[in-house]
Amino acid sequence: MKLYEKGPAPSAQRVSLFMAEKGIVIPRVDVDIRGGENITDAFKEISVNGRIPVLELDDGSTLCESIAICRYLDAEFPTDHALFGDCPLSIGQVEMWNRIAEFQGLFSAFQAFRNITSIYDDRERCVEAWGVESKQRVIEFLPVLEKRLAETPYLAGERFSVADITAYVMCGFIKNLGIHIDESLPSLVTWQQKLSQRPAFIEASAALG
Ligand SMILES: N[C@@H](CCC(=O)N[C@@H](CS)C(=O)NCC(=O)O)C(=O)O
Repeated sequence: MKLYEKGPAPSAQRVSLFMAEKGIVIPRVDVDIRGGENITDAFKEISVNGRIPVLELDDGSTLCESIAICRYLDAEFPTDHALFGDCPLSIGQVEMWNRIAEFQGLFSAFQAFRNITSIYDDRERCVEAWGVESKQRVIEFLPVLEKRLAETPYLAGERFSVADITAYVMCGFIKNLGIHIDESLPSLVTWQQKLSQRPAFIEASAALG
């Protein structure tokens, strides 16, 4: 099994943090996404969405989409650490908050970054106005996280979950858009600091150098 990735890229970080939390160690292959290695025909053979991360299994089958990879790893390496929830209600809550963090937060942040910077204009049409609107959506989403984290220690409730990983990666990535989480969002600041002190987060961040 090996993971094709680009360490600092947010989608790769989601998988890295998940693996660090679960104590999973597998070989990794660095993919030059800025240079377009992921849009070659060879890479598209292994990645249906043409992006990283991609998990390649020993039988040659592959999985892309970070949450699909995390779900596979969760099933393949079962531990007591249930990052997708451990009872019907918590499974639903984790799924709900992960989707909210991904669709309303991380996806908008990606759209903002890609369309404002035109970083991938060798492979997609970039619309600056859509980037500006997407950035505004991220800004307007942060109070949703703040409200939730004022009520519960973690996004999905009492326990840390994959939804926290998604939201944490988003909160780090939006610095690239000039959005900084400050004392106007006190619960978010506290939660971010708490997560950054988790051994797995320290380990994953040290691996990035
Ligand atoms: N929904 C996908 C998003 C994957 C994605 O956007 N990966 C980015 C890096 S964060 C990428 O490969 N970018 C290169 C490109 O778009 O060509 C996932 O969660 O894995």
